[in-house]
Amino acid sequence: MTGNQSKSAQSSQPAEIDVLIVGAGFAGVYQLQQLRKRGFNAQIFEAGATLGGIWYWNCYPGARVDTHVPMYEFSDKDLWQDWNWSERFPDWAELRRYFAYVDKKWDLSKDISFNTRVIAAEFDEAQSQWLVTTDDGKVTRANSVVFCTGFAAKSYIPEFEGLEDFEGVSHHTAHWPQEGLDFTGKRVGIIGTGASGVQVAQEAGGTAAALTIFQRTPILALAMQQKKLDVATQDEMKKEYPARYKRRNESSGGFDFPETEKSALEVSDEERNATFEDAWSKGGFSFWSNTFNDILLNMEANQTAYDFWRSKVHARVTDPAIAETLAPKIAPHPFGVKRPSLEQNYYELFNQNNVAVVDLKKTPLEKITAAGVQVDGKEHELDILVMATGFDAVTGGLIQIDIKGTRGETLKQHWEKGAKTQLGVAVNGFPNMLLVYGPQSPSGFCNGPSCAEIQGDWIIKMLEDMRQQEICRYEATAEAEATWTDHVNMIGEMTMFPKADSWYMGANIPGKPRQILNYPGGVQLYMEQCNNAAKEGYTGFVLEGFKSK
Ligand code: N01
Repeated sequence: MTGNQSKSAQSSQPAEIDVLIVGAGFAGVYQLQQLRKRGFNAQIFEAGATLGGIWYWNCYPGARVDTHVPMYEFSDKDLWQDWNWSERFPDWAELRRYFAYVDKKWDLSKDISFNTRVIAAEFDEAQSQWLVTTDDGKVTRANSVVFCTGFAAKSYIPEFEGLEDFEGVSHHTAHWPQEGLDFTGKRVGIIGTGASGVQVAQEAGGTAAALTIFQRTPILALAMQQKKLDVATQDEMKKEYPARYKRRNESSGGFDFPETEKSALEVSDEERNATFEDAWSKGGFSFWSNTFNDILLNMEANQTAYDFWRSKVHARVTDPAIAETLAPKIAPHPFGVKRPSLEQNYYELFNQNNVAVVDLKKTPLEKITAAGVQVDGKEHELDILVMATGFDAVTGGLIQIDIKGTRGETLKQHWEKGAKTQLGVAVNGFPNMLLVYGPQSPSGFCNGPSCAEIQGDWIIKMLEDMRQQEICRYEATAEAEATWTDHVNMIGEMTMFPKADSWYMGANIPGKPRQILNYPGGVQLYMEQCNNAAKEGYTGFVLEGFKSK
């Protein structure tokens, strides 16, 4: 008896679902709403207890989105006309309220199984269906599976010596206790200075008795320029929403920034400085993506952005030695090729008596002890140790699921030497399986809700076309996968992203293949290629008509 047959026998009363969606973040929720509208029997399996995806798991103090209102929400007028935010960069609690509101408006929960983690999926060749196993032991049959697991579904904790000996409280930021954790009067340590570490630090710095930040690579954090938003302001802003959402669809990263046309090297020092100041005062990602067109392409142009950024940090940190640790003269990597974070008072923290930074580049972390963290023979005693150590991004959340395709090969095995896909949405040997926000699609280079809609619409159209053409089995070819992978890598080589050891390159996880994980050519070029493939009858896919079932 084959594996497939035994699984089929186990699921004696298999649920019949057209499209099983995994994950109820922006991408999954959009798929569900749009597919149901088109008459598909679609359902979501979600590991968390509510909607929200990462906003369910990442509820650590200070967690907030770094995309400005109104970019980080759905473009559906029925939703935004009655919804108002309290801040320009909303926090996790407000984002959860937004998801609850979307749930009510779109009536989603009735088609979502919460607290249901997908642990395995196996393709049943005889039926051209997926058998999807969840952590409650159930097996569900679906014609197609769309993975909407996001880029950060698998957290990463380094294998520090002695980690299990720590007697205080320790959590990874993405597994924060839902009931919260009070830092007041506690000795708090944070390992990691990515976006998560910066956000926790800003909260802990205000209430902890002592806060020690263990920094390996300085974060190049940008001014958030947070603002309160009132209803009257948003009513005025809403007149522009349709145009802004249109612009978001036409941009390279899913934001509404105007195009930048000038090189940083073709303008005078005064003009360059004025442009940088202007972007800085606008806040958010303006300084990252909306100053000059060659910041991420030309090292000399890039250096001008780094120098400006460094001068901003040094102006805020009173101790020059600490300022140098946070913003060294020699850039740790080119500006912007590792994802920047947004900060509100991060740099002022280091002027406080209760905050210290430990430079792990100078003196590496030796071990975790029962009482704290040991560096250079010194034990830093802690009550709470925060692991802000990031994620096995983009691929990790997918390959942690035991997904078995047509050759008995798992997705993990298929991607052992690096992820490979057709258009970032499909994988050879894994028919009837689609990925939103997956590897080799714009994913981490694109604003989440934008990608959920833009790439999501393409996937929905493909599913509709398959239904309309009575296709029961669609599979990316190995040739198409190889061609797409070469194309993604080729564009990646033209950028400076490979110059940093970032999660963009898979380089934050020991042993993970180094490759550019997100499509680096911009959403427009990406969609052009997806649309061309669809127009030509889904080039790069083998399509088969209905079998008798
Ligand atoms: O993770 P990260 P994150 N010893 O990978 C350090 C999104 N996000 O959770 O840089 C010591 O950025 C590591 O050091 P280094 C956003 O896309 C968004 O902060 O590898 N340190 C680094 O400092 C973001 O990019 C928001 O040298 C070690 C840190 O841990 C992505 O999620 C908020 C170490 C990991 O930083 C990930 O952010 C939060 C070791 N062995 C997150 N290993 C928003 O604002 C790792 N580190 C929306």
